[in-house]
Amino acid sequence: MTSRDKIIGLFRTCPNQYLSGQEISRLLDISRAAVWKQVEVLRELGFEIEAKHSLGYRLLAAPDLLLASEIERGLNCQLIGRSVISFPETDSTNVRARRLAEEGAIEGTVVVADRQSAGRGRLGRRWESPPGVNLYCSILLRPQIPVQQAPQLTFLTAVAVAETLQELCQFSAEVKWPNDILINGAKISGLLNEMNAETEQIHFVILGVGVNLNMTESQFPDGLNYPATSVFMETGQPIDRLNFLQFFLQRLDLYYSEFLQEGFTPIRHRWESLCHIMNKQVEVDRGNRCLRGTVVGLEADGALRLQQQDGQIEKILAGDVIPVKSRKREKN
Ligand code: BT5
Repeated sequence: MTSRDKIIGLFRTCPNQYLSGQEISRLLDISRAAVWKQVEVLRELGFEIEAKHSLGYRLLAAPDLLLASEIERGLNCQLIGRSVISFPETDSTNVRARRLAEEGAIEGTVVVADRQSAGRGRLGRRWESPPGVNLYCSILLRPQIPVQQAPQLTFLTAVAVAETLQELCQFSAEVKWPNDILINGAKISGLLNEMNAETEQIHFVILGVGVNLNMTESQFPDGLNYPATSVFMETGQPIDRLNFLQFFLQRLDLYYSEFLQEGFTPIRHRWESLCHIMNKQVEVDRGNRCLRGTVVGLEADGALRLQQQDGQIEKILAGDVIPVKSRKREKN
């Protein structure tokens, strides 16, 4: 934790109170000049800090920033968030988390950035990551599960994001196979889970989560493959990013410990109940041939189960899934 984070921590533990420069310098074991410098940095970041000659400093208002100390405070998790690292800007939180994992970071480490200069989607695609509005985070896990079960964690993450959107914003969130969360048919969140493993052993998994929270329409580039949205665009109201992140991490923590104890079945049921194409007729474009059938659930390896007219179940590992009724093309 940086001195800056610690100063915010002190303000938070003494709300509405003045803290003298001398007191802060003593508690943090830094010079008074360093305290003053950090207060100036905090002001530049948008913190309103009053300074009174005889009394010291007092926090009046804090900006909507995702700082590690703010995230950790009040986070009620067993495992996730045991270590939180935040950056004003980074290339990609997944890349950062991967580097930290390789250096031995503990399971549950959360990496958050206010902006990503090279936010990543799947297959080399880009994830738009403007500053100050959204959530970009990556969570490091070290599950002792068979390698082929790792995709289950994508569905677990999707359920945690969708339920957070439902509970905090009263949305009817929809999970879209394999890695999207939609509101009213538009993409509000994308997941990029990456794994480092040998044949039989997972070293670590990075759960990459992007959620559009306060992004406005003009911040989306032209030419997205399909409609996109944000909480703000749906409700007209800004949402508190810190509160959203903490709620999400707590839900993820709960489901991850349940998953380790009880396996995939409870998550699979939740995911299926959030999937709007369950029991619906779809077409799957597999490049060389088109399959038609009814979506009947998920396989343990994350494949979509498609029941064909003759009753046979086909496992869909990749492909465009198009609901037959609307015949609207959706990407996966
Ligand atoms: C995804 O890929 O949906 C995975 C996105 C994961 C982003 C998180 S943010 C934190 C962590 N760090 C990272 O670097 N990544 C993860 P995919 O299914 O391939 O979708 C990418 C496509 O979504 C792009 O090609 C665009 O068409 C569209 N897109 C890009 N930015 C978007 C946004 N902010 N909202 C909605 N759609 C977007």
